[in-house]
Amino acid sequence: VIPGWFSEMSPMWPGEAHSLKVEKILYQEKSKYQTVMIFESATYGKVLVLDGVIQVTERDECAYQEMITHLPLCSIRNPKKVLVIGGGDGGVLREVSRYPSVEQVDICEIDEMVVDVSKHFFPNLAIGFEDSRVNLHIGDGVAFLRNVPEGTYDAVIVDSSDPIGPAQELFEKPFFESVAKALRPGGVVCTQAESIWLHMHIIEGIVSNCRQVFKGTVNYAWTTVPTYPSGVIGFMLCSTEGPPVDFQRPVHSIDENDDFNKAKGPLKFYNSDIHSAAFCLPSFARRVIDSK
Ligand code: AAT
Repeated sequence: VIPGWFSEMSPMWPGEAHSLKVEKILYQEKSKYQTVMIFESATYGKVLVLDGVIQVTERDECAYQEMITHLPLCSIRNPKKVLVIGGGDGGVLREVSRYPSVEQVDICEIDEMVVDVSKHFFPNLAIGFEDSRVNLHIGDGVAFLRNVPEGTYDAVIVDSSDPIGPAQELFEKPFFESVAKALRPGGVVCTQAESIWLHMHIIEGIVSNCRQVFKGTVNYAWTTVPTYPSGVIGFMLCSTEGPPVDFQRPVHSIDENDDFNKAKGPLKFYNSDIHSAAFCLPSFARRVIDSK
């Protein structure tokens, strides 16, 4: 451990630890579920850390929040009802609310402290809560989904932390089954699905569960996020039986459409080319994912 630096250590990435130089620790508390820490970094702006793991930095949050939102929502026509699980910082909400077709956005975040500190320290993320279509529920996403009537949502976005801690069940088969039930026919889900460099065994499990549960399309995509372990993170995209979804060919071109950008300014990361490219996998990953 280097004094004055934050090092991200976890049994989920043994033998390596990405480090950021700390200018100032701004917040440190224990919530009911996890430790919450915020610091000002030398080069990535403010950083939100839960149980020692980086969730968001101001500098590279666009890569993650834009991809986890627009990969699913640009793959279907006119999404109306969207559910976000996790994502208590509000960044995914900010992106969802770019869609003029969206009528209702429900969010279920387990930890109220994440929402509160984001409103205070990350106004550019928490701006997502300032949309009258958003309904905030504080609670466990697993329990929330059990009570959702069948076929409610066009899209579900699972912006969850890693499977050690409160997010563990969000990576298990019963959870995917309740997501599938909550979606309309031809509805889509996008879940945070870890790193091809570090977690092929976890990804293998997610893919094989999803192929059993989702009878439409099942695809893995990935992007670069410099402050996430190994610098990349992936997404599991699935659709339910019904009107077919081709994730690799977006039906909305958000980068060229002013309607999407009016209130919130242009996208920083996502565009239609990167959408399609995100599904191209290195050979070692493709072999494993295709075999499931
Ligand atoms: N957009 C920020 C990126 C995240 S945040 C993940 C959020 O999921 C956290 O706010 C956490 O409190 C919430 N969460 C965890 N478990 C549950 C649950 N069971 N129900 C609802 N919300 C939950 C993800 C960063 C990924 C990091 C990769 N190393």
